[in-house]
Amino acid sequence: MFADIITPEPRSQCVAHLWRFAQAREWLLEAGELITAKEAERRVLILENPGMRGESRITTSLYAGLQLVLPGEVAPAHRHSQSALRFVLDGSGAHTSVNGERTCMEYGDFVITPPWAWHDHGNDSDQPMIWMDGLDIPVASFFDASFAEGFDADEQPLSRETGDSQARYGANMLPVDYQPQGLASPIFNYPYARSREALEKMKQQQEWDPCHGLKMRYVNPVDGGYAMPTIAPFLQLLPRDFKTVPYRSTDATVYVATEGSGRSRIDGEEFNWGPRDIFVVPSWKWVEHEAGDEAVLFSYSDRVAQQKLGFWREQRGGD
Ligand code: 1HN
Repeated sequence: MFADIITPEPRSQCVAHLWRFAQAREWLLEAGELITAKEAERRVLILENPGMRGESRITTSLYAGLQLVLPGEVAPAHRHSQSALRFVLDGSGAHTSVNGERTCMEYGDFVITPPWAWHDHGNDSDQPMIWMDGLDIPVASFFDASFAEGFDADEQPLSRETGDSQARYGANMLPVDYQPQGLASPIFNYPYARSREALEKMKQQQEWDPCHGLKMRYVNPVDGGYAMPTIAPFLQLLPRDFKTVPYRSTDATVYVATEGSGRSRIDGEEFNWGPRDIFVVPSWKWVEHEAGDEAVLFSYSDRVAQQKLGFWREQRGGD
């Protein structure tokens, strides 16, 4: 029947859900005793949406996982068509190398692996490091456009100084004759310290969006668009006791509580969150957030892809 294939509004298998970081961390550390990062290629616990068992997706279009790299380990170099983001949740000082440049990672850093970029991870620190991986795997599968290959060494050779891309593209300037190399931002680490400082300064203005508090998107400095071609990343601040007005949009969104605590009512169900907890809001379900302590939320969705393709919609205010 027509209404089954062209529904009057979104009908998703994706359901609202919350994953407690502390529990996931325990399981990850246990996995760390069973298999090395190299044996696993990537040692990750997939955050699978309970409405889509066995499909390795957190939303219909996006993948999420938690990756552990132990001190001394290397996750070997490879590349694939899928874009990846990392959002650092635990540990300090492990690194990732992307296209010949290494970056060190700290709590809350948002790191990009563009499509088809060589990448490997390593941990020279003395603590386990855990980050969230966000990838557009279901998008690549939908288009039957997945390619992948391994590198012939564990680590790719480094050809640029650490910090080179930050200086070159992340200082409100661009090289005078710069030609974009692809669709992703040429900056590949957006350090939390800088993003957080921006929110801290802006909050003094006391200008709050009723649905979002203070919400910023991570941009590609070359064109002002989103930092990634298929995944839209955001960072937002909710002041203490702030309660957002109901909001819904067609981009199912993965949230990570970065600081503070609060609760979110999603499609009528309440979820309490604290630092590092991860939760997902499905497409077109009403959401309201309420901060307890001042809270910072990182989030990502497929909004950038939906906007380019003409699908994206939002509704504010619960009416
Ligand atoms: C991948 O390449 C990474 O590079 C993490 O760290 C998770 C999940 C599925 C396929 C490739 C990474 C992944 C992945």
